Formats: sequence, structure tokens, C-alpha cells
Amino acid sequence: MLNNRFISFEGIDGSGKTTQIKLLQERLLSLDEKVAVLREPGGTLISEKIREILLDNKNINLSNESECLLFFASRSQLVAEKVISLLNKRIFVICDRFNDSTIAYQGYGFDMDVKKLEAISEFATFNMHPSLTFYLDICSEKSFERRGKVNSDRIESKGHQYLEKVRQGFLSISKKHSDRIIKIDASLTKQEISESIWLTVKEKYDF
Ligand code: Z5A
Repeated sequence: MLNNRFISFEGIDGSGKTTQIKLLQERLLSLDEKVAVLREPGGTLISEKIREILLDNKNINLSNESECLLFFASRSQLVAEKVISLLNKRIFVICDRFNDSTIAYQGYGFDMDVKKLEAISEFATFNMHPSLTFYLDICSEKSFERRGKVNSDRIESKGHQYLEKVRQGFLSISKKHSDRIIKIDASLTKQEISESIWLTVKEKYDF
């Protein structure tokens, strides 16, 4: 299966994805595995340009539908340019966000038709799915607390209520795809979370 080594991390902002991806990457590298870490939106020249449009606070007129399609466009480019060829070379691909983020942030966050978005996501990513997803679950209060007083981008500026809706979206997605998604309590310590992630990875890949 081409997607066997494809792992994604999901969760609201500040849930600890970047931290945990780094720790998992270090563990895999220490076992001489090849690992590529990709972030979303971004990861290719074109996708990074799309990221600028999406996060720019000046783009107040961006419609919800355009926002949604831009996320898919960025991801489509990433899969076409990088994900497929990396997986073909048997390299672990760890994605900081993938389709679940669009379903949660735009689908559930904007009350859009989730079924429609799922169909577009299949088209945009050539039916490519991670075989394993870690969903780091924290409440919106903790997310804001961890983020501190740094300047917010266009999406971070949407506030508590929006973020809580997104979180509920992630919880629904996790239930629906329980075969692929492992839900983790992201309020635990970094070390505890990392150990629990490693246990799953170790078992799945027989390390
Ligand atoms: N977005 C979307 O709307 N639709 C989509 O389809 C996609 C994305 C793909 C991308 O922002 C934005 O785009 C994102 C969703 C939206 N925005 N929002 N809002 P980004 O790439 O700039 O940022 P992010 O993905 O939201 O990540 P982040 O804010 O950098 O958070 P994180 O990577 O999950 O967390 P972290 O950087 O590892 O940790 C945050 C802080 O918490 C840091 O100080 C850590 O040291 C600390 N931390 C981490 N873990 C712990 C634990 N366990 N305990 C205590 N403190 C911790």
C-alpha cells in the first residue's frame, strides 16, 4: 500500500502538533528511517504562495468557499509534487495537517456541506489518505493560552467560538474514522504524549 508510511497530525492551533512531529521525526531518524516533514498549507513553492493569501489579515474579503478551495489547491499541489514521490521511495511522510483540517476548520467551522467537501478532497488529493493520523485534542481555552500574545493571522483571528466549533468537528471526524485516527489528550505533558505516539508507531511498523 503506497500510503502505509503516510502519517498526519491534526488538532486546533497550539495543540502541540509541531512539537510532537519533531519528537517522532527524531525517533524515526535514530532508527535510520528516512523522514520528510511537510506542513499545510505550504510545502511547495506554489503551496507557500497560496498560504500567504490564506493567512494574510488584509484579505478580509476572501469568501468561505474561496478559502476552502485554496486549502484544497495547496494540498493538491503538495501531493502531486511531493507526497506521492516520497512515498514511492518508501520515505516516511509526516504531514502537519491534511484533509481532516479542511473538513474541521472550513466544513464544520463554517457549517458547510461536509459530504461535498469530502468529495472535493478525494479529487484534490488523488484519493490519497494518511494511513495513520494523530489527533491532538485540547480545548480552545488552552489553545489560546498556549499561543500567548503573538500576533494572530487571518484564521487565528476568528476567535474562541469558531475554534470550539472546529474542535467539535475534529471530534466527529475522529469518531467517523476511528480505523485511522488516534485521539490523544493533548493536555498531557509533551513526554507523555510522545510516548503514547511512539507506542502506536512502534506497533504499527514493527520497530
Ligand atoms: N487551516 C485551515 O483552516 N484549514 C486547512 O485545511 C488547513 C489549515 C490545512 C495554519 O496555521 C492555519 O491554517 C491554522 C489552521 C488553518 N490556523 N489556525 N487557526 P499554522 O501552520 O501557522 O499553525 P498551526 O498548524 O495552527 O500550528 P501551531 O499554532 O504552530 O500549533 P501546533 O503546531 O499544534 O503546536 P506547537 O507549536 O507544537 O505548540 C504550541 C505551544 O505549546 C509551544 O509553545 C509549545 O512548546 C507548547 N506545547 C506543546 N505541547 C505542549 C504540552 N503537551 N504541554 C504544554 N505546552 C505544550
